[in-house]
Amino acid sequence: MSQAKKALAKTAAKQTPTRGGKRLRAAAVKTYFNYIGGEWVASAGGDFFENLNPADTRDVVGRFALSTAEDVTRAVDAAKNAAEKWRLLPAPRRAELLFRLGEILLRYKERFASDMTREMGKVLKETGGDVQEAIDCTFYTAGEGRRLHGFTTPAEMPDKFAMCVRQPVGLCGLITPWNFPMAIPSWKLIPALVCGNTVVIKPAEDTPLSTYNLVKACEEAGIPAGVVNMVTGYGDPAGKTLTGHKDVRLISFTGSTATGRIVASACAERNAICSLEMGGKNVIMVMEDADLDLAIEGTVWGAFGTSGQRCTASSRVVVHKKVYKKFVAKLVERVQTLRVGNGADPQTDVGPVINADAVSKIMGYIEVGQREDRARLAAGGNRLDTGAAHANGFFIEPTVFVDVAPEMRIAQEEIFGPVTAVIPTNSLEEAVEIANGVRYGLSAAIYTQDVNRAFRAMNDMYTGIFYVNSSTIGAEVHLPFGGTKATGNGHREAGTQVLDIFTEWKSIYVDYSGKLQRAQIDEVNFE
Ligand code: UN1
Repeated sequence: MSQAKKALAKTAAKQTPTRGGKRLRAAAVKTYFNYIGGEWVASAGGDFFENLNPADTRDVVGRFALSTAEDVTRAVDAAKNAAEKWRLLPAPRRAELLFRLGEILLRYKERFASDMTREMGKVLKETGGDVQEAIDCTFYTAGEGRRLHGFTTPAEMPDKFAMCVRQPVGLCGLITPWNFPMAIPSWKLIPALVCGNTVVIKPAEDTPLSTYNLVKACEEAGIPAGVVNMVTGYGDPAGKTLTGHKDVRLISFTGSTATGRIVASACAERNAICSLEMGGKNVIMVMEDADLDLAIEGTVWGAFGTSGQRCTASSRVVVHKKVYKKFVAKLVERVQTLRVGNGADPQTDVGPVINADAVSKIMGYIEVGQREDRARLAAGGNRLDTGAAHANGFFIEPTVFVDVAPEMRIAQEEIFGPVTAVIPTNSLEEAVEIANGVRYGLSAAIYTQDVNRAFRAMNDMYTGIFYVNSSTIGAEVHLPFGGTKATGNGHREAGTQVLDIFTEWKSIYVDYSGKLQRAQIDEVNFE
């Protein structure tokens, strides 16, 4: 949890929390424990932290175990104890449990979505999508239980057989973010399990309830004790202990580029496998022949969905000068109709941002954008913190900067909030150059009716994901997800490609000639 959210939590704890004007008794706040070796247990120190609703911080979503290094070590031990039995359970049997998990998630979808809106802020339609993504991932990836394909290949010597099989990597530590608090944990958890690994998961401190719901569902599905373990708490000490633990073979991390670098260094120290999914500065290119209304809808959805807090968010829009004026006018008009408020209210388009730190960071970028005279603030720009709907939450107006120069900070750095930068361009070639001219390479999109332009951009954009006539967000679970450059470290989640994270290849040679055959040395002739 951020320092600011912690401070707020303390204040909230001192005052009796209220919701809807009614006083809540402290007893009404539910307490949640760690899940270690199939038991729900308090942290070693017996401490808790509070999970607050970002739309109304007077609402305490729950008290969660504040894990220490000792808790993490216990969880790792539990995962270690379960590892051998789980590895040896045939993959189709492991998958049966996961299919059962998918059914349970489906059954509780509505409740899980509403819990998620309460702890994370995004609107109910989007949290429903988040839970659905976990369901899709579960059913799709569980199918791997009857595939997990390896291959056979000819050997260079006679009477010799060669094949390659996947083996689980072992014990996996999963460190997950708050913006997709059930979908992203599922991207890691489900493939780890179907491949035969046991796990310890450490969810973001801002949104532990959604991971609790996922792990509770694993318990209900009958996944054996010790196979899935959860510790809640902060990066330091919980995430740090997990990352540095000698028995953890792999760390899969999604979060900021700065933290990812720390995780990668810690893994490098002990030769652990490390898969990273980090920042983005994604772009929509709007060509002169684009369907402008469609491009506007895609921009609004991509830039302000999840309040811009997606690593795939459309935080830059590069627009051809021939349609630039019209695009900007329409975009600003549309953005001004967006309603900012509590995500639980069906009238809301844009929910709060996650916490007070996020408010400071995003407002800081808005200031930076305004200070530089190369760009103009065309919509939004303010924090909303007055009136009953906004006074107790972390709300920021959807914000559009126009006439932005590509090298400006607001066009280069990840803001992770409801802010987008519109940049004019003279041609597709220039648009692609601008689009590629950032340190990240996650997602990009082009709006055009011209197939040649679409293919040119598809070919020339150096990103992990590309869309034609669709926004930069909305990846589906059966295609690989990830990015180039500072976005990642070469791995892909989702699709079948995720199996390359959670398994290691074993090349097997069977020599049935009954004699010593030396590869690369002995000659093999026709006679
Ligand atoms: C993220 O941006 O942090 O592609 C994950 C999407 C979602 C996942 C986003 N399916 O927008």
